[in-house]
Amino acid sequence: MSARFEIDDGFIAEQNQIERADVDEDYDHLARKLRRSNVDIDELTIKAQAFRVAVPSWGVGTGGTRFARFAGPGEPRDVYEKLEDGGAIFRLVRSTPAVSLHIPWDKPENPTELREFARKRGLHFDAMNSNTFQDHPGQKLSYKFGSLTHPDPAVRRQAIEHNIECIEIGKALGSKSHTVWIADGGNFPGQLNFRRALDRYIESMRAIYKAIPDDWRVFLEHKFYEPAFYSTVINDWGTSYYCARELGRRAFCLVDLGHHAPNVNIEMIVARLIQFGKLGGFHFNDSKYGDDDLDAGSIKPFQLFLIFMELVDAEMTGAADFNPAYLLDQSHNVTAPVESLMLSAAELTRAYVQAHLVDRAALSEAQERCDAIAALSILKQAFTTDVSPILAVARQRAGGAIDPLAVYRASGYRRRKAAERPAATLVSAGIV
Ligand code: LRH
Ligand code: MN
Repeated sequence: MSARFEIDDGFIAEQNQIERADVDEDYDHLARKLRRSNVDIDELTIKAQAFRVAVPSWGVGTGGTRFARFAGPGEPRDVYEKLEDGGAIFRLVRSTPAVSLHIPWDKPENPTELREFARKRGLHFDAMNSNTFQDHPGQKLSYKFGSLTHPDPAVRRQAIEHNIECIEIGKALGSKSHTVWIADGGNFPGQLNFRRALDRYIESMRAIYKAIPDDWRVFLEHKFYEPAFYSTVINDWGTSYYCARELGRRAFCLVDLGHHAPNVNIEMIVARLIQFGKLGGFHFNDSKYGDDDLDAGSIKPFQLFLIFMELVDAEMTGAADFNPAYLLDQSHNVTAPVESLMLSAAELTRAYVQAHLVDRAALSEAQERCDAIAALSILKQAFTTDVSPILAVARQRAGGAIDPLAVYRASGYRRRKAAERPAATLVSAGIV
């Protein structure tokens, strides 16, 4: 098998030379500005270097909608090629060392070999994801009318077995968590008994929870609609929270930003789940209307900042059971997936660093004296501070690219992959 092309560190360092003088000048300028408010820029850069977000295996290939999917050149055709692209992203931005797999889309024939393939590229495996929202080849019973909450106990059993299989694969890959999102719900009034369906969900999840190793966590992912268009069993954070509490101390709630009705105050949901000690993690993305799975920070960057305000507050105040898993969950229909994932990882790091810029003592004082405009101005001060030099220097100090997009395009990575990966003939619609 011919060698697989990789972007090498030497090329990245060479390209960084082009940008170095400008970024150092900008960094020094920002350093002086921040010093005026007693902020040490290098402390922030160290925080930026430490920020981590996982990449979804299902996000490195071109996504689609129910109408169409327009595959790009050099699409990854299997989990190995998805990891290759994950490796390229990590090499350039240095904040994405973990990849989250989706089963059966990424079911490995040889987990040990896959784990070694990942390790060679600086990667490890984040949360596993089960899939009982599609029927898979060789599957006996259909999930058309549900999975963990299906009226037929045999279908529920099949779905439970699938989740347990995901956990077994995850154990072989070194993963430490499992995410359960189910599409279960109804399209018409009367189709489901709401209370019976939820009871069945909890009963099924108890069986899955038993299979979770002691040092693992299970994440419950809520979603207000789609593919069910009238009722969804795990539709909101309240239902998810109730179920996580019912299951036990290793069950937590996962917040996918696109899984909320327009204008829902997601940062407040985050604050609640932090306060209740049940915030397990995130699927970061952005949306204008529904579960659009657009690039994080591309539509509502201020909301993303406000969410990180709550996360950094929890970090700084030592909130109990606070160890959220960060993952990007996006569908790249019109952009190059690697480019979108790199820039989205950078946007999360930006929001994280800006949230550290907030003068929390002054904010708290303004809140206590009911000075709304002062409080908002303190947030806007941080949100409007351009921390790009910090993000660039953090990447460069970690061996990554000052300008990941420019280096990725200059490397010819996609063109080389197009040569290595003759296009798969079948182009399916939808995100898979
Ligand atoms: C459901 C979801 C879930 C994944 C799927 C790919 O909308 O967000 O997290 O399993 O997308
Ligand atoms: Mn998701």
